[in-house]
Amino acid sequence: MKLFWTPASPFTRKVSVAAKEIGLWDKIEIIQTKWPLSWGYETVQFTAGLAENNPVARIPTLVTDAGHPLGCSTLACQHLDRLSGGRLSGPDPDRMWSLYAIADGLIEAQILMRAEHLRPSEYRMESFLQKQRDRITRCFDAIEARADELQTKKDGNLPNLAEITVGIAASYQDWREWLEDFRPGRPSLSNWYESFRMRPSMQTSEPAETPEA
Ligand SMILES: N[C@@H](CCC(=O)N[C@@H](CS)C(=O)NCC(=O)O)C(=O)O
Repeated sequence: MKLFWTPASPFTRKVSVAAKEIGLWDKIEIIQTKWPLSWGYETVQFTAGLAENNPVARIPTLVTDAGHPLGCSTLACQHLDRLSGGRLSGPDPDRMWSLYAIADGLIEAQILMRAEHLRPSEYRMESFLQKQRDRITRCFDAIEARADELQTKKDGNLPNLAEITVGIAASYQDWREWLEDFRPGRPSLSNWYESFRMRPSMQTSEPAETPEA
């Protein structure tokens, strides 16, 4: 497998954490992508091979051993889940995917905000940013209400893809200074996250800025 990757991308981190959890990280050839900061509002020079494999030209793009490029984190995670014999989706997949979708939509809002912050400030739209903040608030509130589904802590069982995605969303919220602390009013999520973030798969995939060239 080959993965077009950067440590700044929470979508890409889902694939990294899932692969580390099932012991397949070493089987993936990592292709570090470079992104000029103007990626948020214009077509940029893509890392060699990215657009050729995935004309959408986004990361993650996971190229399977059979040569199929999966240009979406959910599809890449489903591929890893199949390789793991379904261990990443767990015993109640519909319930898991329903929580996953909330955390995934939350990450999408975070990345829309990131792109908006990269635009020249005179083009930045406060109402658009607020719309994403409102979505993020609703999603974290919904996750808090379902915190009994966050079972996996710093060691023990394999986490499912919903737990992985919630953990990454929380971590991204901490990383970007223009995102608010998700903890106030959400004690169950906060307690779970303090333990989950200590997993080796999370500790060895901490976000870092993407090279621009
Ligand atoms: N729904 C996609 C979203 C992927 C995505 O938006 N990736 C961002 C990085 S976090 C990207 O490649 N952005 C570049 C662009 O939009 O030009 C997924 O789950 O993989």
